[in-house]
Amino acid sequence: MRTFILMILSALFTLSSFAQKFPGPADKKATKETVNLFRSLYELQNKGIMYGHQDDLMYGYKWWYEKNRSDTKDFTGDYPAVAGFELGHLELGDERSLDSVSFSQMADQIKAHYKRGGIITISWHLNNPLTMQDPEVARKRQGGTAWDVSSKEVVASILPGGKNNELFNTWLDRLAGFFKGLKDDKGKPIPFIFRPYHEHSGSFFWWGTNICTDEEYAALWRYTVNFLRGKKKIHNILYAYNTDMVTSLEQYMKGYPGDDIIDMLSIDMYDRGEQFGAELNNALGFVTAEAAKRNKLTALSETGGRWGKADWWSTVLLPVVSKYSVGYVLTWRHTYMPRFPMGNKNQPFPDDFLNFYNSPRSLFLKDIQKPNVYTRK
Ligand code: BMA
Repeated sequence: MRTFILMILSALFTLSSFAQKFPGPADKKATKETVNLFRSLYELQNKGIMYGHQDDLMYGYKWWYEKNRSDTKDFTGDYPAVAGFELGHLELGDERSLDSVSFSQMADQIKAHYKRGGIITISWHLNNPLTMQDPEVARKRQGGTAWDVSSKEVVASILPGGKNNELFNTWLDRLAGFFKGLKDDKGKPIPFIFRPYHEHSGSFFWWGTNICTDEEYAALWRYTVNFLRGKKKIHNILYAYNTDMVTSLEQYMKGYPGDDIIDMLSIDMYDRGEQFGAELNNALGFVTAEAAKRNKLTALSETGGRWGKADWWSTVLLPVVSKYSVGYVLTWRHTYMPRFPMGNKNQPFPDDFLNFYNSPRSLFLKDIQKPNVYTRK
């Protein structure tokens, strides 16, 4: 009998330590579908590299909101695996985003992509809560927007004790309201990746590295996640930490809010010249190694080609990302003009995008539909 009890105890112990070690969301109360999404992403990042496209389902090179349309699909025959959406101006209670996209149509497309078995990622270029209140400032170029870096007091002003804390709470309330509306046909919350306060290593947003301290930045993150997860009981979010181009792990981690907050280590890097391949190689090396150590997900969450480099997809991007466990690469929105002004100007992507699409390394929607990432069936 004693041996039997000991055996059971040791089996239970092994099981619980396995559960602890098995990679999963930072949110211990994450819904089953969110846990499944995390695990699917974790496995997929060793299988290939998913393609993501910002606002892919909202508008494109020559169209504006046509249900089920996508530049990626027009050009390749398949949807991107990851669809990006942007919430800037939701905080103001507006009906349309800073990019003129209707939030209710956005919610519809989030549901549609979820139904197809696709992955959703959301960014947020929220206004500057401090300077937007000053009409003089608001008249200036970038005045009062996410790009307004004219004051270093912004983050401190919205944290508890700051004069804009209450205003910021109303913004988070609106954000929570939108998130709570993201439900499937059965009323289950739709899991998604949320990447707010992005590119902290740069100083072009009010949460940038020279505009607030790293401590304030981490506190902003913790405050936001505690608000959504704790106060609002939203448990279908995977949170993505993000920087712009960095050259060392130390620089990358400055302001990191903690493993109990973050699910994904992501980086944004645009090709700005010959050295890009080497810089990307260096950065993805330490970001993916750190993510593996911490059991986190990874992404090159924004990237884009170089002017005039027509074979960028197959000769620059693919060879580097293929070396690492990177979950997805996402290119930014198409805004009624060729985003990649190389090759044929009458199409949404350069011809070389097809080489990326046809590579066995890249994953588009059809490549990730079975098993379903949310049910794993
Ligand atoms: C930026 C640009 C802006 C846009 C913003 C949010 O990088 O594309 O035009 O408003 O993203 O989508």
